[in-house]
Amino acid sequence: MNLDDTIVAIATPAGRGGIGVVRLAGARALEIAAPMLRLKHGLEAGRAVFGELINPRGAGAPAREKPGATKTDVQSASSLSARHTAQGSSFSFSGETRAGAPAPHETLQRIDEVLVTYFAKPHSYTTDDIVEISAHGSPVVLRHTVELCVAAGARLAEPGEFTMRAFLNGRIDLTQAEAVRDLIDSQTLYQAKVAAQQLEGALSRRLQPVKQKLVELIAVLEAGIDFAEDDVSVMPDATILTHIAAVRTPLEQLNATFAYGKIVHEGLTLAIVGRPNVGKSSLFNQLVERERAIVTATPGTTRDLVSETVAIGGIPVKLVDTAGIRHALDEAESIGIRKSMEALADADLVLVVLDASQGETAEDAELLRQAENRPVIVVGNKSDLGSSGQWLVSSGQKTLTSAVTGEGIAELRGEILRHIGGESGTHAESGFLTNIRHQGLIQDSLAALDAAKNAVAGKVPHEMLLLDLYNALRPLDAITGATTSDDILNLIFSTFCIGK
Ligand SMILES: Nc1nc2c(ncn2[C@@H]2O[C@H](COP(=O)(O)OP(=O)(O)OP(=O)(O)O)[C@@H](O)[C@H]2O)c(=O)[nH]1
Ligand SMILES: [Mg+2]
Repeated sequence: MNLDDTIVAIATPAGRGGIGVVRLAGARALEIAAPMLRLKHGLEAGRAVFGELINPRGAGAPAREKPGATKTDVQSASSLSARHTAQGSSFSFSGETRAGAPAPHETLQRIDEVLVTYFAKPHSYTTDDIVEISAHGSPVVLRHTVELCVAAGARLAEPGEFTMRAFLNGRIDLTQAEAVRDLIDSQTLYQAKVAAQQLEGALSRRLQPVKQKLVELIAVLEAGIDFAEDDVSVMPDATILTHIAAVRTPLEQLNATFAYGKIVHEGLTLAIVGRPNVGKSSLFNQLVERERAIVTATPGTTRDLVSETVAIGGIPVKLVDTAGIRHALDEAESIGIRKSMEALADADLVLVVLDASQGETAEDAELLRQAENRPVIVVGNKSDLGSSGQWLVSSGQKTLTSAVTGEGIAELRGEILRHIGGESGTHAESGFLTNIRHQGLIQDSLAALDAAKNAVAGKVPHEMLLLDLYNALRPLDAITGATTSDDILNLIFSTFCIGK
């Protein structure tokens, strides 16, 4: 992938919309955009300018010029004038408004009215010059604009290439690049907020001091080896172990945030199971807040799995309604029940529904046994019909609901949220692990630190110990961006004053 190319893409989603944006980034962005724009004012960094998108001469549209025609107001790229202002450079490629009505072929040249924003290098998303053309959201116009850019020398951007440039040009680190993707993919506002924190650098900020400590330890040990004859005192083993622990502990804590972070990122699946007719589908409908699943008074109504995703406490929860579990009366029901059992096995959280008015039956007890080792919420539904009180005995949980009156539904949501860990999530704003790639790397780093601890215990030469420490550093680099050996050298020389 060439970083010097000027790249172009439609930045807004496919399809028709009020506005569509074409983004052009690279050293030639201004020069490529100039011939297709006729603007009211000159472009100035960070300002949106109104104007027209036109077919440049010789590109596509009929340029039926009569010999001796007056100069057209489409300026060529070569006449693009740049003037330098106190704020920075400002470019102008608007033709001055001409008196009189435009000739017919000139109106034909106009494609759309546009708003053009120029972001001057290096204060742009990718750090290149960027020109964003906001046209009306017509796929035809947008595609044509891209084609004009390509004809003028731009290259079609690869997926994610703008963000990749931002990373390669050092404007954002890897966690931030990943956060851009997460932000775009988020399904709930809470997910978006978490991604925005990471985009702002929360995870990197949390990792940075840890990495710094590790780099310092490496620097001391390297100095001890490199400058052995210069009386750089060798660090005692106990001190080395303290330093390793100071790196290990925060990494361990960060690692522990993944259990919740994974749920925030991916959401979870909740299966609603129970005997026929206890009101599973009715509860499901209450939770999704619409009549999604069929409800009838006949036991065995639901046959297939019905699923729907809702946000609970900002976490996407995929609710799965299942067939009531009993001895099946026909083949379709028996397949449905098998699917119910699979859904129970696959779910992150199981909602076992009992009929509170009937008390717990032998089938309920059997089902509860099956769900025993799973995170489970037991609900006594039909509380409006009166509760026998018996059903609570073996479950130890007391969520009573009525899918008919709506009683207890809010409490049930609260119970689900508690299981998700939603409460703990509210204060986990200082950057937590949501990404499985990051978690894998943190674990690699922890394993290498353990090896380093063993190396110290085994009185292994520091050259060998350093290998473990570098193995611990590398995965952290892979999360945020590289520590070059220059960084380590700088630390050696700056903090140890070995002025040779
Ligand atoms: N009084 C009362 N009736 C309810 C309640 N919840 C559900 N019902 C009724 O119980 C019957 C069965 O409800 P469903 O939601 O279809 O039960 P289900 O568990 O999905 O049944 P299957 O799909 O057959 O397994 C319907 O007539 C509902 O109106 C409740 O809380 N109170
Ligand atoms: Mg049902």
